[in-house]
Amino acid sequence: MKILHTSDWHLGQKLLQLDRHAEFVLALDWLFTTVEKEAVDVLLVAGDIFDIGNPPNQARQLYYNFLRRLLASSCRHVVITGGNHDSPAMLNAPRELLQAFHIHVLGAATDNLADELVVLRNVQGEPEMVIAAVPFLRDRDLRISRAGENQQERTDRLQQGLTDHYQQLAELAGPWQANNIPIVAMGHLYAKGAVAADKQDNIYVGNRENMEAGQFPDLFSYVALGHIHRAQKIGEAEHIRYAGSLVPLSFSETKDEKLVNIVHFNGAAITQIEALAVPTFRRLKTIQGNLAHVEASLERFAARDNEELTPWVEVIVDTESYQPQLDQLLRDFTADMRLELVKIRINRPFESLTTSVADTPDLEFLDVEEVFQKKCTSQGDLDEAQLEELTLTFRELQNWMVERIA
Ligand SMILES: [Mn+2]
Repeated sequence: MKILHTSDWHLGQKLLQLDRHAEFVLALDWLFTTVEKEAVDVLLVAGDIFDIGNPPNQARQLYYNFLRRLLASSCRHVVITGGNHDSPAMLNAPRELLQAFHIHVLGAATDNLADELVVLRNVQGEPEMVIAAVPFLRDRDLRISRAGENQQERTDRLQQGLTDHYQQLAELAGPWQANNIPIVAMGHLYAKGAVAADKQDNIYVGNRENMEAGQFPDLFSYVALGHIHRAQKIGEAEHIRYAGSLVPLSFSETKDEKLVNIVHFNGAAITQIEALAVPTFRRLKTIQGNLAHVEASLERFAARDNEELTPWVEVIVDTESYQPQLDQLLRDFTADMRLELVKIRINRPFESLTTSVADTPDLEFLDVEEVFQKKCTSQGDLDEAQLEELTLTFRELQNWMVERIA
């Protein structure tokens, strides 16, 4: 048996208001071809299928078309879990229909833990793999809130709630062990020790609801994680991994190699894990330095690039003096180059010494969540955990509104 583990597609994402549909089309094409070429039996998608609760129709169409194509491939089972960006209701809406095609969707935790245990069967109806399909777990899934709790007590209880969740699933899955079939867990969470890009733009990564590698029960042959966009192993073991996002979702992710994990099983045992690199369909590039350096780098970059789609470039010009029309100058400079300047920023390190003008963020470059976070932090001192909680609540509220308006 072979599984392919991927996560964090964020279909429908926009970067600086630019539409990324063309990239997602190419990435899912590549994924489909890979599933076929590698004769993958089971596809696992560990959360953040869509970027927002109410994704554009084009993104939904892409998702359903991809699933439809899979029906005619070697892939016999698909398990999709909801991430923190997904609207559980939106993801779950076609659940019963998709189930008929062996596509299992778990948008959010339910009152019945056994719902998360998906038994995959071969054509003879015999079980061949069991998936503990754990979606992103929200506060209310993990704990009953208690009055008068301090931050540390809350954090401890959330972490305990997570560990218990996996422990209880392992107990439910226990009897399947006798069949010598793989028991695989999924999760959309922050695992202790995981490293994100410098700033996982637009995706708020918390550090409270986390688990250590050793806290995943040994019963699981493999743990397929999502949430962190940089592919990596967690802890000493080989079998607990993030697949990372399918395409770089921000300029801060461009140094990470994007990949999917293919896991080979012989009975319940893993015989091989292959990390397959996803091609770069559109390069995102940040160029920073003084004007001369930036211009030289732009020329070099434009000459060497060979990706399918025109690269998107962010330029940060370090300068000590005011340079009028720098924007236009750079646009003229790159007019004939095979790249698109999508953001030009001027970095004047000494500015704060000479002027008292406050650093006003440009709304054009912020998404709704960033504006909300800036508003929160401007109102008083918040620690990271508080800001994260407010952000999650804000996102839930947005999803709640979207589901009622749509
Ligand atoms: Mn994500």
